[in-house]
Amino acid sequence: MRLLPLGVFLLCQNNFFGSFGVAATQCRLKSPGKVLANVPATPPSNPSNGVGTPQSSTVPPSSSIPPSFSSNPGSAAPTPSPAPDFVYGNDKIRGVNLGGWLVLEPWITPSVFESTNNDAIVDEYTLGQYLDTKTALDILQRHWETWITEEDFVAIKAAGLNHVRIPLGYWSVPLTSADTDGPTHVDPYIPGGWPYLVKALGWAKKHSIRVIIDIHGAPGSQNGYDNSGHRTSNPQWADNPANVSRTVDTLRFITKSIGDMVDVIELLNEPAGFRGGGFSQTVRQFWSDGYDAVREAGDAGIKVMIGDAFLGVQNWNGFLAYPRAQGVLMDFHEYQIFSDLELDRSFDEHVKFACNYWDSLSAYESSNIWTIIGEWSNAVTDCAKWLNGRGVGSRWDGTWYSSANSQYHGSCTNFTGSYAGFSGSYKAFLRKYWEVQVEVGENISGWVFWTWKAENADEWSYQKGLEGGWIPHDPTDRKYPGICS
Ligand SMILES: *[C@@H]1O[C@H](CO)[C@@H](O)[C@H](O)[C@H]1NC(C)=O
Ligand SMILES: *[C@@H]1O[C@H](CO)[C@@H](O)[C@H](O)[C@H]1NC(C)=O
Ligand SMILES: CC(=O)N[C@H]1CO[C@H](CO)[C@@H](O)[C@@H]1O
Repeated sequence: MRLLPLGVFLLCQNNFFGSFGVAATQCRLKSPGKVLANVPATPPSNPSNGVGTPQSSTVPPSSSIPPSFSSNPGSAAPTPSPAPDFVYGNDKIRGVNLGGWLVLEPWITPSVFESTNNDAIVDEYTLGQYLDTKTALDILQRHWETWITEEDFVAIKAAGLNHVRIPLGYWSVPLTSADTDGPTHVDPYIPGGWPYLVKALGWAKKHSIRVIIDIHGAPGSQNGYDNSGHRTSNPQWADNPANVSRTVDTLRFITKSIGDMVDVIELLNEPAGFRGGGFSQTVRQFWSDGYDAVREAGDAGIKVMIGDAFLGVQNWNGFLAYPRAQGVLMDFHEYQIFSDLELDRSFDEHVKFACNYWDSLSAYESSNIWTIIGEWSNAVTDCAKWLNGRGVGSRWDGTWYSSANSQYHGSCTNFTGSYAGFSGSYKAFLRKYWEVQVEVGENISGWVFWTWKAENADEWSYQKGLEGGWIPHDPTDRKYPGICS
């Protein structure tokens, strides 16, 4: 998930200290709030990408190609059984992210971080850096074995969902020197997650859940967030062509080795397109090269997902559209909590804001590529412990970086943690907020909630939402039909 969303463009003037000394020069470039509509369009780098070629309606190629489950001798994966028909561009993606599993996030599993007794361990990178390998591997293996199990796939299926999105760090992908001209070491990361992923792909097939594999952490970090594996004010992914080409090699490897077990390969999560220094141009070239790598290495039925890189979907008009490409999806993320401007919204205004961004997403999709909201949540505060990073407080209650001119929005009590403390009116709102975002997602190609589980932040947990009653067991249930009309 993003810790510095579109609102970053506002915030940087209020200080972007701590570990996030980023984007300071971007403040004046983007206006928040209306980013979707206001970001000036960059001309497509490939003029042959025709804008106005609606892939989803008039062009059959992507949806007419059946999903492939061809056997792959290089794969250790169990024999798949075909999922029921799902037609991309026609059927709606209804999914959850398996966040905090193969890429650790302090706020999703604070206990994993607390167990290290070291405050300097703030992400998976520092976990590998500051613990000896055996200790780190023990902690990680226990986590990999327990955080997501087959029971989760059973429960996800029972909740009427049809997709999971699985964030994956490059360090978990066992590239060998036969797979890349570049380095294959992953220091200081601890490798070992791959077999757990492969096992989960078997559960997904068994329980007819489709899988979006998402490179969530790239070499050098594509955004500097802890959820990229490495929290840093100086993410270097785009600075070094070797980092980028290693990421392409990683995609090729994934496609070859497990492509027959996954439905969608998302090339990279949330590259920080708002950074200067050619970052956004690097992202654009990488989407193109990554797409080609997946197409060369795998079956044409595999879908490829790109993201808006925080630039607004309109920035990608005509990009990787048919006929240059086929079977491509756009991933848009939305959280309304990472700036004072957003936190100032009332419950009703949050709902309204969600209704309002549909137009631009829908307009983009209808003349470009299938579009989903691949991350969103029920949170309306940033109160979840360590959501902004281990040891970092919340903007909501003014405990974010002390140097920032924090604005107090309210107490965090009973907005996060266990839903035992949630008031009836808060839970009623959570239902409404869930529903409006589902409605908006279903007016395009679908939605993937962030996240399935969190140790101690029930407003972010689909599982707890089902249990606590604000998320229905049938995602087509509506308490608020026509909520945006
Ligand atoms: C928070 O929830 C707990 C548990 O239900 C309750 O006892 C407490 O009064 C609540 N606090 C506030 C400030 O509402
Ligand atoms: C979905 O689209 C329909 C028209 O196609 C529109 O009436 C409705 O308001 C839209 N819903 C949302 C949530 O945007
Ligand atoms: C993992 C990896 O190879 N990272 C490299 C990314 O780019 C930076 C900047 O050039 C290098 O220092 C890293 O080694």
